[in-house]
Amino acid sequence: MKKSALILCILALTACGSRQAKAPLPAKNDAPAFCADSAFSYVKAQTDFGPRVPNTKAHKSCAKWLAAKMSSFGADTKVQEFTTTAFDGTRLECFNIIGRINPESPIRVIVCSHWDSRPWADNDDDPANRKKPVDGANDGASGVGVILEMARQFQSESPEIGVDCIFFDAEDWGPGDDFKGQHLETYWGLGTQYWARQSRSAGYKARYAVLLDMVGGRKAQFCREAYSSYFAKNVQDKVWSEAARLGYTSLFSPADGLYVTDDHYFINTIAKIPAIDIVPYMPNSTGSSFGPTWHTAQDNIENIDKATLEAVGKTLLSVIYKERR
Ligand code: AHN
Ligand code: ZN
Repeated sequence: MKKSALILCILALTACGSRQAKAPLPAKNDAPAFCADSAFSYVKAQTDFGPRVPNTKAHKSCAKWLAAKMSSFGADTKVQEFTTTAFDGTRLECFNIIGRINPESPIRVIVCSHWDSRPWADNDDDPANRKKPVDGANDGASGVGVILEMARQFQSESPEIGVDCIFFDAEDWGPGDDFKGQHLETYWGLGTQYWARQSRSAGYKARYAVLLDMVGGRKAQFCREAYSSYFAKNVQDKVWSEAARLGYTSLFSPADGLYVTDDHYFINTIAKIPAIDIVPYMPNSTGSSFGPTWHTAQDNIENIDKATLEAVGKTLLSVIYKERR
């Protein structure tokens, strides 16, 4: 710190000390800027590791990178390491990465995303691709990229509340359509289920959680996902109205979406924290209603749209900077 800045800080602290205990804090309505180029570079940095499939080297290296990145932005960063069992009996070595902003604040909001990539591109038109892992530029890396950029921006202007940035592992090791056994919701979101149980027993609390899943596709459209409407209608209203205020109505559609088994389901049901999902629902899209690249070899960096990352990042920063203690 420069000497002049240090003196200013000391003056400010002295002024605070003499203020009445209940004096209102200055409003922090202005969210800092969100740089879409920066968010995009964080998406690319992840795909450059290769598919981040649990039990691979790329996965382990990327986990280290994510934790180091979070930490470099001043977040109090912890890696929750655990082993879990997938639907097919595979033991998965996993890492949830948690970066806490303003760790001392009792009022907290969660922004989260899964960071692992799907082991099989089983929705690909070409059968030759269906056993290959996906790059997961949209499905995984996009939400993480947006959250990393938000974390970078939290340094320039601190939000009034605490923010927990969480990257969940092993969301996407669920069975494909060809799986003959029972299709259970609990086969998805393995990292979140682990985190939610730990958090619940530790008495962890947060005001709400916002999950970002596939927030970088071209011409993406996010509808009001049905579990979010059921468990956390007020949170969904808050986010959707902020998006509308910022002019993003074409992305944040007022239409109702489907029930999506995703990480937010377990945040709601196990951790008992109201959680919404920002996830595409494009019923007329070719390929899948999550968009054309979902679980295909086309889910790569070429198909990431900075404008989508920006709409989501700006909306969320704006929501967070309006939160009061
Ligand atoms: C279902 O397909 C039931 N859930 C999708 C959850 C998911 C997969 N999100 C990203 N990839
Ligand atoms: Zn997926």
